[in-house]
Amino acid sequence: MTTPRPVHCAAVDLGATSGRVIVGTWADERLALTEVHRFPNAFQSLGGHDYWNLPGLWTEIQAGLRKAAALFPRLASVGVDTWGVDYVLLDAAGRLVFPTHAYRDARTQPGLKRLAQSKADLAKVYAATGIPNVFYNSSLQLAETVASCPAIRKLAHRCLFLPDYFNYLLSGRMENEFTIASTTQLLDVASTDWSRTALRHFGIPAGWFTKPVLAGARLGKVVGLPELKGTQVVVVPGHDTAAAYDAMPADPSGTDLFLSSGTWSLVGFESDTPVLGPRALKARVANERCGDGRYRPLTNVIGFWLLEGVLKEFPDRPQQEAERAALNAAAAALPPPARLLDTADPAFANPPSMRAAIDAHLRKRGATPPAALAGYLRLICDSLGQGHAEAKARFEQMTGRQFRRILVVGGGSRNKLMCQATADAAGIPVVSFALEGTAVGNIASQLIALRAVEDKAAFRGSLARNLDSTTYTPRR
Ligand code: LFR
Repeated sequence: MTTPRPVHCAAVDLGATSGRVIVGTWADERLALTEVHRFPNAFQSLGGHDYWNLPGLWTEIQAGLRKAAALFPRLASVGVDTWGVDYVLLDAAGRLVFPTHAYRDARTQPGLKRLAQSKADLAKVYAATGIPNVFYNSSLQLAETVASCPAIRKLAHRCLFLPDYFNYLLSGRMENEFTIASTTQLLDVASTDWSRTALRHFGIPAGWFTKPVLAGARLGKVVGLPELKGTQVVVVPGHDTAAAYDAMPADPSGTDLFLSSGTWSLVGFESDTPVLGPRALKARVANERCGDGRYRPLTNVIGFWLLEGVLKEFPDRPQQEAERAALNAAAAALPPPARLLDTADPAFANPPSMRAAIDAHLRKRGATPPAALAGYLRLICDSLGQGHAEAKARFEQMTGRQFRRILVVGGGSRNKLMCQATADAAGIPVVSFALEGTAVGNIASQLIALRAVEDKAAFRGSLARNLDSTTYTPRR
C-alpha cells in the first residue's frame, strides 16, 4: 500500500524515569522519527508515601504536543502509552478523588504477603488473571485504597489507568484500554473483559471499569488544545511494554525472544495462548496482552533501575557521551564479578540507597562490593544478562519452544555490556535495535488505525528492512 502523502502521528510515551513526545512520519513505506520533547520523570515522596506528579506530566505532554503541532501542522493523530499498573480514581465530572500513588509505594506490602501465604488464593487469582503476585499490581494497590478509605467506593465513579486518563484529558472520553488493563491482575485471562473472580477477591467495585477497548479505536478529536485542532486521539496499546513488543522486527516463525530494556527488563514473547499453571506462577510469568487480544507471556527482571539508583550516589557520574563511553570501557576491562546479583531480590524494589542494598546483598553472599562505579556497572550488566538468560531457560522448559535470537529495543538496547552479557549467558545471539520501541509501537498502532499501514506484520516488515541493528554473538 502506498500513501499519497506523508502521515504524521505523535506518540506520547511516558516512562517511570523519563517521558517523550515523538512524531512518526510515514512516507514511502518507511518510518522517520522526530523527538520533539523529552523530560525527566520521577515519583515524589510525601508523608511516607510515593506519588506521581500528574499536573507536571500533563504540562509536559501539552508542551510536547504544541511543539509537535508547530513542527508538523498536519498532525493526523496522537496516542498515549505509559508504564503499567498505576491509575486515577475520578468522580463523574472527571475530578481526582484520591491521590495517585506510584507503584513502588510500600503500601501494598501487607496485601502482597497475605496473598503469598494462601496457596489456594494465589492459584485462584493466577488461574483467573494469568498475572502473578507482584508488589506493584493495581489489584493490590486498589485493594489497599478501598480498605484504608472505605468512603472511596461512593466517591469514585471511574478508575482509569494512566494512558486512559491522558486519553480522557485529550479527548473528553473515559475508556479503559485493553493492554494496560492486562497489567492490573484484574482482567480475565480467558476473555477480553474484567475478571469478576479477581474483582471480588480484592474487594474492588466492578462499576469503576468499562469493557476495555482494543487498540485502533478512535476517541474523537483533541479538545482544549487549539494548536491540535483536527488531530484525532487514537487508542494505542496503552502499556508501554505492549507497544515496545509491537515494534519488534520479529521473524514471523515466532522463534525470537523479546527484551524491552529500560528501567525494567521485560523478557517474553507473543503467543496465541497463555502460559499458566504452578510452574508459570512460580516463575512469575505475567500473561499480559497484545493490542490485538493475543498474549505476551513475560517475566519482569529488575532492569536498569539498579543502575539508575547507583548513579545517583556517585556525584562524579558521567554527564557527557565521552565520559559514558570511558566508564563503559573501564567496566568492560574489569574481570567478571566473582558473584552476581540475584535480580529477583525484593530488597532492590525501592531501597533508600541502591548502592547500600547491593553492598548488603553481596556481603550476605560472602562477596566484596565493587570499589568504584565501573565495578557496579559491570556487576549490574552481568547480573541482568544472567537474569535474562534464566527467564529464557524457564520459558523454554515450560513451553517446549526454542528461541534462536533475543531482540532488544528500548533505552537499554544501546548498552553493549548488557547486550553482550545477555548473549553470553543465554548462548544465543542478541540483536539490538537502538530504537525507542515504546514510541514506535505506539505510532505503529496509529498508522494502522489511519489505514496508512496494513497491519502489524507489514509494519514489522518495514522495520526489519530499514532498521540498523547490532548482533552480539555468544562468546562461550
Ligand atoms: C515498564 C513497565 C513494565 C511494568 C512496570 C510497572 O515500563 O510498564 O512492563 O511491569 O513498568 O508498571
